[in-house]
Amino acid sequence: MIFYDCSTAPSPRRARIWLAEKNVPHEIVQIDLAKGEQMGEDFRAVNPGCTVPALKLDDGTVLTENAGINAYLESAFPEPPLLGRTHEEKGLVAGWSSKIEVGGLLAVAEALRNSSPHMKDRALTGATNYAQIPELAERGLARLQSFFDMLNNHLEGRDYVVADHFTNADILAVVCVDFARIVKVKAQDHHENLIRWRTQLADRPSLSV
Ligand SMILES: N[C@@H](CCC(=O)N[C@@H](CS)C(=O)NCC(=O)O)C(=O)O
Repeated sequence: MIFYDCSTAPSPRRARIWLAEKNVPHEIVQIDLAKGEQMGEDFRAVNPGCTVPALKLDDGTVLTENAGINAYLESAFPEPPLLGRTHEEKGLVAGWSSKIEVGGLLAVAEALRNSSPHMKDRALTGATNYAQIPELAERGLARLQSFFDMLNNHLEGRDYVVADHFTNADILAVVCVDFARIVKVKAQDHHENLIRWRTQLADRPSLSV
């Protein structure tokens, strides 16, 4: 299969971690978002939505969203399970993944895409241009602070976001916390649980790919 990646962007990092966790062989094609390669004809032929990640399967099927890539990989390569082992875990992982995506990752995107001069008129991803709204950048930063506080409270007494093993909820939270540095948001000294959880995960090989 062919993985369309961008080594500096957070969304493809999610899929990259999944491929590493499940040890799935694949070719990599880098799409340089800084140069606008996602908008070019070649990549539009792969994903008309102009976003990475995209995963082209051996039968030609193209998966263009992390949610779809995750569902496919969990079904085709069940070990290790990343979407939960039991019925209850599956419900919790889905809920926490959604909460982290909306409350954390989208808050970083809101803050970055509505303020960076490099993203003028690119406030949202995709084929259509949208103007920046500076108030949304401020709101994104405020939402991100609340998200860090919420995650820190949740991680009290826990080694993982859900259950006693690494899941997609940890992947999303790691990608969010690491990428938040781009808008100068970092864990503060009082985020002890968050710092402990991230430190414990530091040696996990999939988080370095
Ligand atoms: N829903 C997609 C979102 C993917 C996404 O937003 N990717 C960003 C990189 S983090 C992108 O392709 N940006 C292209 C652009 O900025 O034009 C997913 O999670 O798979």
